[in-house]
Parts: sequence; C-alpha cells; structure tokens
Amino acid sequence: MITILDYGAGNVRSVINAIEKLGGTVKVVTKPEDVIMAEKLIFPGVGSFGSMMHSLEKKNYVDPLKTFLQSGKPFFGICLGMQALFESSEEAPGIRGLGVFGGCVKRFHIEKSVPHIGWNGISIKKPSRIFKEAAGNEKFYFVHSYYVAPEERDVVLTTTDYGLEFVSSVEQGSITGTQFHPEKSGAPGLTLLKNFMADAEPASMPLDDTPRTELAKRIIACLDVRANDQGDLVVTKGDQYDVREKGAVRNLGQPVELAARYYTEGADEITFLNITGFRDFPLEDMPMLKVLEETSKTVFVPLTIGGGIRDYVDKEGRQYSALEVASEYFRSGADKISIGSDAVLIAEAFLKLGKKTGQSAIEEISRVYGNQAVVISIDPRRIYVSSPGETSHPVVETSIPGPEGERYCWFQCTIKGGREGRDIDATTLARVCEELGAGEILLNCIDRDGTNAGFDTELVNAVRGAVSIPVIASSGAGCVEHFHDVFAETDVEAALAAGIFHRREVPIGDVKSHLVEKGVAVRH
Ligand code: 1PR
Repeated sequence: MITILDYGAGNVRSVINAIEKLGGTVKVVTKPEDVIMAEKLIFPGVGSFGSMMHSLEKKNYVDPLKTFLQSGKPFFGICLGMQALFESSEEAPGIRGLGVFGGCVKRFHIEKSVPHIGWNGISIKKPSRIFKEAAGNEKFYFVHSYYVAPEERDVVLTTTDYGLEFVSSVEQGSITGTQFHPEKSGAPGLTLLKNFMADAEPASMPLDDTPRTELAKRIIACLDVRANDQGDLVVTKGDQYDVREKGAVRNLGQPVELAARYYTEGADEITFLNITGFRDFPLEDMPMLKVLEETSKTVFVPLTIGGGIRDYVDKEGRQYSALEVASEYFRSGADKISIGSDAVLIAEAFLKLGKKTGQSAIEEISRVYGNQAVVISIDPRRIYVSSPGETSHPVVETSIPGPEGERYCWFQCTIKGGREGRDIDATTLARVCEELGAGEILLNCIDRDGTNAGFDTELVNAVRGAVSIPVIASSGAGCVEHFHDVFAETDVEAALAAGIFHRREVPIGDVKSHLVEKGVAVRH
C-alpha cells in the first residue's frame, strides 16, 4: 500500500496510475492522520514552493509530515515534493520548508532557457534504493526552474548538467527525492517507482563517472481533436487549418489509441488540442476529460492539453474561471495546459493597460500550478509587406518572397483556430506571455500546417529570439530531415508534428535515429 500526499495542486493522477500499473494499491491522504499512518509515502509536489507550503499548513500536514520523515519509513518526494525537504526556497522568500535537509532551493540563473524542460541524464553518486541496473544511461523527464542546493554533500544521489551541474536527486536513510518525474519518465521511471515499492536495500552498483549529461531535443506528437459531424470525438488534421475534406471532418483515428501508439513508438510528449474549444465549453465537453483520464492510465510521458481554457459563463449564468477549467484538466491527467485564443486577448489587454492585473488566466494558472504548467499556443500567419515602414509590427527580411515578390513579412497572431487575425505579432505575444508567467511556447504556423514543406525557421528564429522560455516548433514536418533542419537552424528545444505520424508516413523512431546519426541529443 502506497500513500500519496495530495494537497490539491496538480496532477497526482499520473503517480496513482503509475503505482497501479505496477500492481500497487494507493491511498490518497485526506486527513493529517493518514500521513502518520502511512507505510510508504510519496509526495508529488506541483506548483510553487510558497503555495505548496501554504496548502500543507492550511491542511495541518506539516507536523505529521515531519513526524513521518523521522520515522524511518520510506518516503519519496517528487519535484517540489523533494524541494519541500529543504529549509527555504528563492521562489518564496521568508517561507520555511520542512527543513529535513540543510540547504535551500535556488533559481537557475544560466544562459539557457528556463524552465529546464525535457529529458536529461543523471550521474549517480552513491548506491541507492531506487537506482539499479543500467539506470545511469537513461534519461528522465524534468520540468523546473529551481533546484536544490544541499548543505551536506552526502545526501546527493545524482547530479545533472543544465547550464551548471545541479543536484537532481537526494537520498538519506529512508528518504528519497528526485527533481525529475519518474511517473513521466516512461519505462526507466516506472522501474524507479517499482524499486521504491519493493523496499529494496541500497544496491551497490558501478558509480557513474560519465561526462556531462545533456538535455535531449524533444519530439512531440500532436493530436488535434474535435467532434465530427456525427458527434464522435476524433483526431483530425488540417491543411493550413482546414480540417474538412469534401465537406467532412477528416478522421485519422481515436485519441486514446493514437496517444498510446505514440507513447510506445517513443514520443517524448503528447499534446492534445481541442480545436473547437474556442466555441465550446470544455467542462461540458466531458469526452475530452475522459480522453485524458484514459490516456494517463497507459501513457507515462507528459501530456499537454489545450483548447477552450478561458473564463466562461454557462447558460445558467454560472461563472467559471480559466483556472477552474485548467484545474479540471490537471485533475484528469494533464501535466501542462495550453492557452491559444485567450492568450492573444490577454496580451492585447496587457499592452493597452501597460501593466499586469494579476488576474489574467496566464497569471492565475501559473501562480497556482507553476510557470512550467502553462504553455502558450500561437497560431501565426505571414503578412507580407514591401518595406518595413509599411507596418508598425516587427518584420523579418524573408528568403521566401510574398505573392507580389515582397521581401518582408510580419507574423500575425490569430484566434479561434486561425479564423480571426489580430493586430499583434507572434514575437510580441510570446514576450508578453513570458512576462505574465507562461513557461513554454508552442509555435504553430498556419502557412506550413499540413503542407509537409518543413518548419518555418524564420518564424521560429524570430520567436525563439524574443523569449528565454523553451519554444516548441510546430507545423510542416514532412520527413526526418526537417527535424534536423529545425534543430540545426534554430535553438528550439522541441519539434512537434501531427500528419506524418498519424498517416504512418514517418515513424517517430526514424526521426530519432536520424537525429542520433546527425549528432543531435535525443531520448532514444
Ligand atoms: O484557442 O485556446 O481554444 O485553443 C485551440 C487550440 O487548437 C490552439 O492551440 C490552436 O492551435 C488549435 N487549433 C485550432 N484550430 C486548429 C485547426 O487546425 N483548424 N490546430 C488548430 C492547430 C496545428 C497543430 C498541428 C501542427 C502540426 N494546430 O496542432 O498539429 O500544425 O501539423 P503537421 O505536422 O501535420 O503540419 P484555444
């Protein structure tokens, strides 16, 4: 029996699913005594350090947790659940952590994109109860902007390199903590949880003197989902966002089955976009929540969901905040939510007012769930101009001239699935959203979507250069070479594709093999 500490923020469902998949039974803490009575406790922390400690205090879990941690019974802290073991965090000055280990939690100040998102390696420093076999060669899934800095070096279990060498897991006695998410790290992650559940003795294994670890470029499979004219939820695919062929919505399969296939084939992440979410209300669109619930039972890599995340008033006049909508998605198994249309409106309002209100969906969701949980999906299209002076928007000089031979263009943001162009460009949108708390940009491209003509690297470079958060390049992948092109010509952290995967034209494994051949770090 594994007890899971849920303080109400984020996706504990994935951990529960992982334990159940491994044959364990789960009890979720509902009252302070459950913590003390636990035989083995997993603490999956999500969100921000301050809101986590605040929730733990409000629910009277702090003292029971300290008692449990002194009891010698097995404890596994994941991500923030490990950070909680330390005395304090730069994320929440003045707020005390559990203080089981000396030291604090620091923010990354590095020359790389922050958050550190994706699959990175580990260098094992001592025998451990959770690492066995060849774990040192595996990559695990990280998503964080802060890292622990223990005072005592002997608690350090592994380190990882990302701009600097940071501590990626700790272990002392019965207490283990990992910065990465084992429940999101595919088979090697499940093995760690299995070892924890088996209550193994620390294994003496060859200690790792591997050189530096490297963050892998991520390959993401995207499923555009909507109801077809018969009312069935299907995975569809647009051609420059037009998902109809001979009048009918293209049907490329069932979302849950396709997601499971991509997990098996080695996708590093899976994204669902509810593409009619802008006009439907997702909490009435329960099939989408069901899709997430079902997918998270078999897919142990990160899941992102987008579509319809905004404030909403239903027919009875009841108001729902974007935060409530997002919370429902997180509870159903999402690790990140993606905001499309509403992000454009939020950025426009911000630019008009000239300051933050603290109340936009981006600010509210990132405050509760952390920046890393908020992705901004941008749907830009090129607007050509003959000279930079013709528009007030930032332009690029393009190698792909416009229909009249124009040599300049700007990247116009659209909303409602490309149906409405707005007076704001993609670089400004990305910059504003980062300032408001977004943790990642999913950069689509209407001009390239479904064309198999390759990624628009001019667009990608323009947006990549405007922000310091990770950027996912999307739209236009047609062959394995296109993935290498986008990683060679831009600094993006991830590349996303849909059509070629759905139509089985290019397997994910082939994309990875090609990248390995070209010397690009991937999880293979
Ligand atoms: O605006 O917050 O409700 O979110 C709606 C979401 O749905 C947005 O993220 C928006 O990008 C997406 N969306 C809306 N309409 C469409 C459409 O296709 N008609 N799809 C749509 C968007 C394209 C990608 C596609 C890549 C790769 N996106 O999802 O997967 O272009 O395709 P490819 O590899 O086949 O070229 P909101």
